[in-house]
Amino acid sequence: FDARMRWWREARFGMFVHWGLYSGAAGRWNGEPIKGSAEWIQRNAHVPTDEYARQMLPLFKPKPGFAREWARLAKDAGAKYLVFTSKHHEGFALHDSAVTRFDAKDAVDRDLVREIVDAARAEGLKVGLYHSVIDWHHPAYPYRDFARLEHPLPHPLEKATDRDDPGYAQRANLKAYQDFLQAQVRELVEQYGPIDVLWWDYSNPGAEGETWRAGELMTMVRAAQPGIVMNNRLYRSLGYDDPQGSLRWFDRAHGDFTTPEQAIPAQGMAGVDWEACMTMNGTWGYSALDDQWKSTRELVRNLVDTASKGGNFLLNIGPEADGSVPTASATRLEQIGAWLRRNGES
Ligand code: JFZ
Repeated sequence: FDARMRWWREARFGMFVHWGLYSGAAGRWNGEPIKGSAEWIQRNAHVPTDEYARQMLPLFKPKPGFAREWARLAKDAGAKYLVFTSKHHEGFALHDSAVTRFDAKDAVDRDLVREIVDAARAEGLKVGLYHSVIDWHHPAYPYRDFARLEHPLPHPLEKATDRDDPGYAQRANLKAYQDFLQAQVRELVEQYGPIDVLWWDYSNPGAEGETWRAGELMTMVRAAQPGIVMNNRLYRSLGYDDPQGSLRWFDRAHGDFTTPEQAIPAQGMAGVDWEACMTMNGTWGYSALDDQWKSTRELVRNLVDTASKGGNFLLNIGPEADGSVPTASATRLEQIGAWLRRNGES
């Protein structure tokens, strides 16, 4: 355990990337601004799954060389690793997946996981995959009625789409979905060389751990990638509004590190490995509408605060649908890198 955590414990700073079909929506649906984090737009705007794919696929046009830009940006910022969304809750896979046609290979005839992993390695960065166990697209996914999964309490937006979909109950099939999830993750850990981090997302009461056959997933991943480190979100997600809350669900059997979100625990987290993930504005996925940028000064403070308390800082960018990084994000990363160099930390 200590051996595989070694690089991670020394790294201190990573770059997170949320990028998928939602990036093309940029925070609007049919012209209307949609409240909430932009990568959740399918849910937040109540868009039926097929309609979402129909509107979003044509907007997703990765430009050549985008991955090299990300990797250079991370490297110059002083980040030691890059974690990106191989698949977010929308279900669109960035790799060439044999178990779905809702993937980059079928959409744009490219293997974007290959491109990103290769680019990160070329810059000497460690590389990690964020993989969502929630999948709003897969026909067998049994929790499309999301009140039962992502939000254990009745959610204010819980109304339409899948509840009104008469075929839903017939298609929902937990076993079929688990098999799909296992097969898709297996592709990712067996076909792309060394993967350094698996960043699972996410579980809640009623659908955690063995709902996803988590033990089997982790064993399979570990067999393919003996040195990989994994977070504990297959079991509980946590630490969102209460960073210390994640500790209640944390032990080594359930993951190597825990992930307070959008917050730095005031006292750190004694005795456990933790990584605070944070956005530069208010959204993970790209939104053209969100200009609530934190200053470079605040971001540097957050990095230093986290590192001084023994954690890692995973700072997010949300590129546009062509892969280009918003200027506001790129500038902040460059300034963080300059600060680290000035202070002899990079
Ligand atoms: C999750 C995702 O839903 C989100 O889109 C983003 O990827 C973030 C890094 O991770 O966010 C969560 C996960 C769990 C809770 C809230 C947000 N939770 O348990 O309340």
